Amino acid sequence: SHSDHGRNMALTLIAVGEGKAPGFQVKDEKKLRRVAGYLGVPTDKRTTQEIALDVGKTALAEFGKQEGELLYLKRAPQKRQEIWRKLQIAPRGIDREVTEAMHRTTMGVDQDAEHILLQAMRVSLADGWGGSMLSTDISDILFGTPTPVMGAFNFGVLQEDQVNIVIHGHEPTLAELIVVMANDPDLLKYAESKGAKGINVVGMCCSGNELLMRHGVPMAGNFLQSDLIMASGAVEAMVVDYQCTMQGMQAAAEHYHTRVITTSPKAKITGATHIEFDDHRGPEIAKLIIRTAIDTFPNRKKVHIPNYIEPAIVGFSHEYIAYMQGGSYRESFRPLNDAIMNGRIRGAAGVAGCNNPHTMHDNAHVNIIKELIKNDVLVVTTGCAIAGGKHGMLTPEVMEFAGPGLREVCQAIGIPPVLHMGSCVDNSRILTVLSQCATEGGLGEDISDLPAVGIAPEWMSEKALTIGTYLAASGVYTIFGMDSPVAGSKEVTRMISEGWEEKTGGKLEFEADWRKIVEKSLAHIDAKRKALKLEEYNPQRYAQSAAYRPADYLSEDDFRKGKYTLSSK
Ligand code: MSK
Repeated sequence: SHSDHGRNMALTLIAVGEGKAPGFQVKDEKKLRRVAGYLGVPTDKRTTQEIALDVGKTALAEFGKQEGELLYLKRAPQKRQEIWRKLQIAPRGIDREVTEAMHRTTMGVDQDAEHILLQAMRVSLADGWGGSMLSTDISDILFGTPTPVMGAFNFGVLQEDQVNIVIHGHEPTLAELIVVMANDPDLLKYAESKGAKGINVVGMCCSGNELLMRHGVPMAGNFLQSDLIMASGAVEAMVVDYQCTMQGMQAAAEHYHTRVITTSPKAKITGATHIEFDDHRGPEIAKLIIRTAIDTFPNRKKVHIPNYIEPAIVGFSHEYIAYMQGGSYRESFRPLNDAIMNGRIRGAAGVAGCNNPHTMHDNAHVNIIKELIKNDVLVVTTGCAIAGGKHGMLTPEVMEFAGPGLREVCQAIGIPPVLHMGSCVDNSRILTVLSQCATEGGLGEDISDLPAVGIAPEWMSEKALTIGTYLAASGVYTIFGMDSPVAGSKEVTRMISEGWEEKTGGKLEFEADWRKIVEKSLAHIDAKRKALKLEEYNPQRYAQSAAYRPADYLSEDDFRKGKYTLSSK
């Protein structure tokens, strides 16, 4: 799914290069040139448009490539690349690996669990280091590489007197245009003529993340809130492209006045309005969608917007993380590596993934993040793990809950201890950060040497499993919450854990109890620190230099009573 999303981004970039995508342009030329370098596209004495066209075409060719290796694999540490080659899991072409996996899982083909799991790793690597990384890069080229921006979370971002348009799904292309067109004077006048005081665009799920991190467009919520938000009676249009759209969304919308508008040629919902997006007519389609939402405004009945809203600082791309550690000319990961080496920061964790209705919404995400930062572990979040944002955890104030060493570093660099890195496709940014930490020096030579973990406490999507698998294949200890889809086989459970650890240095485990996830994460981080011969982590060591205030858990009781925002406390 993420790779197919990446393909769409490549096609849009090609259309921009050909001058056939009105409303779109190259916004980050520096990134375009950097990506051209990775892909071997010449840049000397060439126009932006020429480079964009070739970058788009080279990116697209990665999907259909039959032989060799994906070009982005060389962005991984040398040692990691050698491991992939030795295991014969270096992906050749994105589509080829997916097709081969579909073949191998056909009745009567690959019947050796260990062997088929190697292909699972190869597919996932094609997704992470291929389709997802290309998607992230091209989104940055077209819409700008994120830098920190002020945003806001939760249902309180809806406006009672305005036309509310919720953008839900994954692709940022149409979403970007809707944000721009919502300021069109004619459309604003039209909204007024229907009794509305304006047009309010808010995000949901990963399209929301894309808009939030680039423009500070408020984020109404994550996956499990997507149907609930319509019950406010204040959502005129729920605009969805693909992925993570609830199957009952249209049925739920029929209880209210909300129009569900599907926009992708790949995804329709029975009963929903379909207004298909086409790069070549972007602004026109965006306007039509906004008009449809405005026309729905007079149908409102009872409106109740829950009064929950949390501010957040978001938009920490890997480029910005490097920049903030040395500025434009000396960007590096040195200060971060040094802080890990001297024990101010114990290690790092990527908390990512979905919400799952089998567990209390956001509870594991929030408690895990709180406990990790209390223990001086720097946290990065993506996708629906922005749960923390709704609980005030993406603000500098959350420093109050961070351990003293972590707090000192964050205050010195000027970052919160929980960094928002984007949508679920942007987990590729985490791969880049890990590679940069591994090659910076002082923390070994490979991703598997780093005191770092990947966690998806409330996963539900196949995409999350792919992410977990590419992290493990890249050398990361990855822990998923919820149930294991391979629990029925002790042998497969062992293979993806100890078995993969022997092969790649990373492993994938399932642990339903968030407390145990924290315990395992800290134990792993400490074991890696020991293997690197770093000083043993001492929580008291920096307690003198930063006043320490321990974090308290969000109890289940607090959640149930609705006391779940820092501001309401
Ligand atoms: S939207 S894949 S529920 S993170 Fe990217 Fe969220 Fe998971 Fe979908």
